[in-house]
Amino acid sequence: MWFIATNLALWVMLVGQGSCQQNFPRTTCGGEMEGDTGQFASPGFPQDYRPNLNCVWNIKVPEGRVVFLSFRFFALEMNARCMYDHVSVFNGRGKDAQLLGKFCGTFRPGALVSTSNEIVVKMATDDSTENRGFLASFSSGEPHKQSKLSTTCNLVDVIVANLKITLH
Ligand SMILES: [Ca+2]
Repeated sequence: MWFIATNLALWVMLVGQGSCQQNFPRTTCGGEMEGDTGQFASPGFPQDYRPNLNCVWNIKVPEGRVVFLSFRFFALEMNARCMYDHVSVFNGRGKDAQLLGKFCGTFRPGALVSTSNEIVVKMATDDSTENRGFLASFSSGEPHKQSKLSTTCNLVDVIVANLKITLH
């Protein structure tokens, strides 16, 4: 009973944070998620995840948009190199997709942004020591924020180029 009450308290705390217009998050081991917004959690959340998991969530927002992913709650077995339990986020699908981050422990990762309309989240756990897992939400955004960034990069390129000229 104490256990249920604790979980309920945690859940109420999570739902009470910010504008939570979404439905109860999906808590299956991975899956396909498509839409403008959505949320998902580790299997069994807010109860502890299970050992030996290998879950993959494929997230897709409308064509021409980018994915904003944020973790609202994060608690995995801690290890300095995240060797045991970890969550990895990839910039799109496929074997060559860029790794945006690999996370474990209880330090909540910052928001992650893709460069296309797809992002992939993988969770792997080993055979011992579990924790509560994670709750994540995603939304779609305008890719022009990326081009704004590249404008800054171009400006940096110009500055660097000028510096090189000055050096000569
Ligand atoms: Ca573990």
